[in-house]
Amino acid sequence: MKFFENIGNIKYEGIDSDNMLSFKHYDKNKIVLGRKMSEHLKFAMSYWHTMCAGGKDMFGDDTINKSFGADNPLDTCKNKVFAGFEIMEKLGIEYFCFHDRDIAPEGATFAESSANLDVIVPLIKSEMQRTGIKLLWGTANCFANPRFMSGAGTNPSSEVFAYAGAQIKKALDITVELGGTGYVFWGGREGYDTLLNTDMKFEQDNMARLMKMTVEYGRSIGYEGDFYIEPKPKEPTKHQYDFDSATVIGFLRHYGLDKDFKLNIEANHATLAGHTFNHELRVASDNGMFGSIDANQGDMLLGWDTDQFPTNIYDTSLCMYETIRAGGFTNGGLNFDSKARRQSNSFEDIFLCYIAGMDSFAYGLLVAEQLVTDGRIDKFVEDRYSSYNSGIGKDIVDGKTSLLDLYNYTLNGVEPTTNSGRQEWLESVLNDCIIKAGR
Ligand code: XLS
Ligand code: NI
Ligand code: NI
Repeated sequence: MKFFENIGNIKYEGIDSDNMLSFKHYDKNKIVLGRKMSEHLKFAMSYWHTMCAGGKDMFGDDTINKSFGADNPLDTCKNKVFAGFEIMEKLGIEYFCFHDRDIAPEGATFAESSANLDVIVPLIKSEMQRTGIKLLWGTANCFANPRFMSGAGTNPSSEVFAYAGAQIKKALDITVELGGTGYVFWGGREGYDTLLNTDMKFEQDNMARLMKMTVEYGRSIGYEGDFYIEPKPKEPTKHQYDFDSATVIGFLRHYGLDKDFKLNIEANHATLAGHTFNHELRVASDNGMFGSIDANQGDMLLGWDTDQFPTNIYDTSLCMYETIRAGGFTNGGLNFDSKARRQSNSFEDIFLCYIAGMDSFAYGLLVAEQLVTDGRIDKFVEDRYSSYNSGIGKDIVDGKTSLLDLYNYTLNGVEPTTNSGRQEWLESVLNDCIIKAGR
C-alpha cells in the first residue's frame, strides 16, 4: 500500500534544478572530509512531528488529517508505520526516533497500552528489515497523559513515579528489540511552576533514582547504546530541571550518571536557554558528552519552542563545525525534531520541509569542511593562546606557579599588551567560507 503516489524518490539534482522535490545540496554519497555526507549527517525522522502532529495549537484544531485512511486508533497506527517508512525511503532518511505513544495508542490500562505496542512493534521491525532503515533512539512519553501533570520521575506521587518506571521499561525493551543506539530522557514535565508546592531537592534525587534504575535495567538486558538527557530551560513547566548543557552535566556528575549518559542537544532549546546552538554543543563536547542532536530552529521573536525545520545556514554551518570538531557522531545523529508550520498543511509540504532541512544541513557540512580546510579561524584561536606555550604561561599550565610567583613576576615585569580579538574579521572569514562552500 502506498500513501504518497504522486511523490517519487527525492534525488540530488544540484543547485540549478528548479524541481522543488529534489535536493540541491544533499548528495548522500559525496565524500566530505573523508566520509560520505550521509555518514556525517545521519538524518532521522521524528515520528511525533511527522506522523502524529496535525497542526493543533492553543486556538485551533488540526489542519492536516493524519489518520492515513483508517477509522480507529490502532489501524491508524498500523498505517502510520507504512506511511512513515514510505516517507523515509523516498527522502533517503536512514534513521527514525519515536516515543512509545507516537507509535501505538494508549489503552484503558497500562497492560492494554503495552499490548497495543506489541501489535505495532513487529510491523516496524519488518519495515526496518525490508528497507534497512535504523532506529536512532527511542523514548517514553511520560508527559502528555494527565497522570503526569506534576511530572513523571519528579512527581510528588510515588504511584506516578512507578507508572513512569513501568512505561520506561517497556520503551527501553522496544528500543533494544529494534536495535536502537540511543535512549532519550527529555524532561517532559520534570520541573516546577512554583516553589510554594515543590521540594526541588527531593524531586531531583528521585529523577536520578529513576535514571539509575533505567541504566541498570538497560545494561542487564544487553543494551550497549547511550542514554541521553535533552536539556530544555522551560516549557511546559516554568522551570525545567534540565535547564541547559552545563546544568545537566552538573546533575549527571553529582549523581554518578556521567558514564552512561551523553547529551541530546536541540537547537530551539539552546536559544530558549539564552544560548546559541553552537555554545550548547561546545559545552557538551568539551565535557566528553557530545551525543546526538535534535535539529530544528526557533523564532527569535517568540519565547517558546516552535520546532521549525532548520533553514538558517549560518546555524547549520556552525553546528556542523562543532560536530566535526567533536569527531562526528558515533551512536547519535541529526533527528529532525521539527514540524511543518500549521499553514503548511499538505503531505507535499512535509516532503518539502525535510528537503529544506536536509539541504540546509548538507550545505552546513560543506561550510564546516571549508572552515576546516581554510584553517584561518582555527589558527587564530590557536595563536590567541600561544603565550601559554612558553615562559610564565607554560609554567601556569604546568602547575608550577603560585600566586606569589605571579606577584613577583608582575612586580618586575612590563605592562601586558592588549591584542585584538578580531571578531568582525573572523565573522567575515565565516561569511567567505559560507560563500566558497557553494562553489
Ligand atoms: C520537546 C522535546 C521532545 C523530545 C523528545 O520539547 O524536544 O520532542 O525531543 O521527548
Ligand atoms: Ni527534542
Ligand atoms: Ni523542542
